[in-house]
Amino acid sequence: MAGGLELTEDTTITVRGGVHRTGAADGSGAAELLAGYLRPVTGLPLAVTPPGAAGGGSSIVFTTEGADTRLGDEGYELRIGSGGAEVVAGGSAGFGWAVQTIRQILPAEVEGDRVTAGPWHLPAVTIRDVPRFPWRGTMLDVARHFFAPADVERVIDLAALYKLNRFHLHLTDDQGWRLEIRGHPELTTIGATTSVGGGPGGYFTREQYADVVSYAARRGIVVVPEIDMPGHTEAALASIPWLNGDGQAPPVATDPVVLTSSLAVDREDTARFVADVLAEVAEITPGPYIHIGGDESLGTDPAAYRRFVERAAAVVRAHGKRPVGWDEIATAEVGPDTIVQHWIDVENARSAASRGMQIVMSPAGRAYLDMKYDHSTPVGTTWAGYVDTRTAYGWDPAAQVPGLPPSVVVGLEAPLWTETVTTLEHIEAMMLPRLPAYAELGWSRATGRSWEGFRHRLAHHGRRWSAGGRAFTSDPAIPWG
Ligand code: TNX
Repeated sequence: MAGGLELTEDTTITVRGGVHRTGAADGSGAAELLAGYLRPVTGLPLAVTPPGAAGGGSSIVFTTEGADTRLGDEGYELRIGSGGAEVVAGGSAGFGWAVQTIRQILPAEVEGDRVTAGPWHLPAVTIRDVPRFPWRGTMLDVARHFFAPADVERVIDLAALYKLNRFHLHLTDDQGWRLEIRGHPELTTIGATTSVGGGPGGYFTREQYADVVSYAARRGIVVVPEIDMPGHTEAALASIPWLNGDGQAPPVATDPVVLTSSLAVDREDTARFVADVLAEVAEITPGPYIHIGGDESLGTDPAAYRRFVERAAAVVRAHGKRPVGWDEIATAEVGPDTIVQHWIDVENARSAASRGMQIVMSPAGRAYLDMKYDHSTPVGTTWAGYVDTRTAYGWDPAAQVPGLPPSVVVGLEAPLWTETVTTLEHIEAMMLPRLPAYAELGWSRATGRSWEGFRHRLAHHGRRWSAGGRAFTSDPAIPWG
């Protein structure tokens, strides 16, 4: 191939420039991330060196020098020629996304986990890349079925490959409470013992959760933990009898659908419980968001529901975090700094926008990863319709809810609910190939992209997923090569 850069025994990775004016860090995290991706498959030393260190080989340079303000926190420039590669960015997020681009333009074998002969050729390119939306996310429901940290990290790394920057963990629901809370050990000794269908449960210790959070952070991804309240709480109600209005603990739910569970919302000991739990979650969550759920609280009196979510949002705020909730929380005065996640009700989205709240778009009929692609999809549901790759790609987050000022839409998120999803293979088959569709809607302007272009570009990724040992659904609309 003409031009471009060959990775060899002598190639080094160099970090130049200090902490940028934005306060964001230099490229050293990204340099280590890149080396960590490449060393196991190339077998090359790829030393991360300070500028000017000895060595005659070509170099991949990460530098803040020359970064212009329009790159923002997440933008980057990447120039690759036969003499070397240079990444220019204003901070660690931009450097990290450049690493993912480098990963995507290397041969597919880069996704493997053992040494491959190469050649490891980086094509000559000049790229200037800045995302459209600041919130580009996916969600994994670890409550309906539990997934161990290693599986969750595989999913996070997949999200990173497509430059998603938010990973929402749905940690609690009727069928399981999946995060250790020191002040209330029953939540996991009882609430984490099972799952949908009555099989085994599981939960993250605080340490495991912290490790997952830092694994994500190294890839530029903020974990958004969700404690779903006051509905979707049967596992908590089973664990702590006094959270129930009648003081009687039900069993942990194992049916997929529970529509009436509710914390006893107006009681002071319930408020103290919520404050304890949110304090612990805030303590182990470095990211700026805590999601308080708030969806489908059909067993809660509406006025009491509003008082409850207002109070929960205030507790989140008191810990210096921004509250996030499903669109129903817009029926309450949760405060203009709250982020509302639209999934079903356009009136809730409009109401939130009219009171200055920002909105993340997760419309079920477009963005729900638990919807089947078509009748042949082995797992998943259909209540919001089939979502094939074309449907997943064919909408604009800013225009999804007619009448919303586009500026209130901060981005999109694709949730994977796991009532029917029980293995990592299922997760990957539901996410691939749709996840890159959502990633492109989040990153690229609406003008200049098209389904025709997308499906042909996407086709090349099948080999990468296979090389990485990942499952995917071969949607017939994609011309897999
Ligand atoms: C609705 S979406 C729910 C979830 C289910 C999902 C299944 C939302 C906020 N609530 O509890 O898992 O549908 O698709």
